Amino acid sequence: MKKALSIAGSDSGGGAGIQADLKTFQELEVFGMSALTAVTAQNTLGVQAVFPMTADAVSKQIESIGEDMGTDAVKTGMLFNAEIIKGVSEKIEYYNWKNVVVDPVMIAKGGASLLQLEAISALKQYLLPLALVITPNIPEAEVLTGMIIRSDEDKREAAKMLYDFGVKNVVVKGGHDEDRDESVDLLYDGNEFTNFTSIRVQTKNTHGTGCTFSAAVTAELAKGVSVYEAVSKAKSFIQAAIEDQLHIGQGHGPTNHWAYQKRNELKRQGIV
Ligand code: PXL
Repeated sequence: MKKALSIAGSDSGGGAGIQADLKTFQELEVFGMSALTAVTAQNTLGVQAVFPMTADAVSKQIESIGEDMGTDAVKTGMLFNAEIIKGVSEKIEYYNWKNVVVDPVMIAKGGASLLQLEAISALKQYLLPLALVITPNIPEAEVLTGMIIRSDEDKREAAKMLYDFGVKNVVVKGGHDEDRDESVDLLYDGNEFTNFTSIRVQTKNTHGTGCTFSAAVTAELAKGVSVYEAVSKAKSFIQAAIEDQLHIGQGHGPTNHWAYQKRNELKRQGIV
């Protein structure tokens, strides 16, 4: 049984954060573990409150896993502040974990801050050099690079800059490129650029897409596949989860974490 650890915040609404990560790990048949960085009071309408954990509480959770169970891959989501980032980076280094996916979560859909501004330099200094994969959306890539990203050329330049921060593989996600009828995720491995393209789904039910995508990459890396294969499968997983809508809540609803497996089962039965 392969194992994956999510170091992230709790979304009481169940669509993003730790909840999305554990559901995704389960669907991809990887044993999921978690270290909570913060508890958010949240629903599909927005974030009502954020209660961060102490950096020590986060480190202790990681230590509990590192000292006994170990993990085949780890992802970070909402980290909230510089102290937590430093503690998490130290533990990842100490346990010598290599399959590290960093989802540089900054702002929730409604605009609530999930990462303090002054923590961005800590992210670059301590965590990015340990990352096998980073999965920013366009606004996050803009903050990390200081660039404005409009064209495909800008995306490639941003990916190169992020690579130069010490990240081994960069995925700049295209979900926020809303004037395009495709969603193009760009992978850069320091050598080659690859586009993963899917049809854009017109929907407001996209809460937790970033968490779900990076969790799927993490689960696949835990199984030992290449970064290219992990990203490719994660793209299919999130596309299914967005297309097969659940319609939960009055605002930005969660994606459907069952959809990918359901599709595969229908394919096995020869129905689709
Ligand atoms: O999708 C980013 C994200 C990550 N982690 C937590 C969140 C959110 C978005 O709302 O609540 C805990």
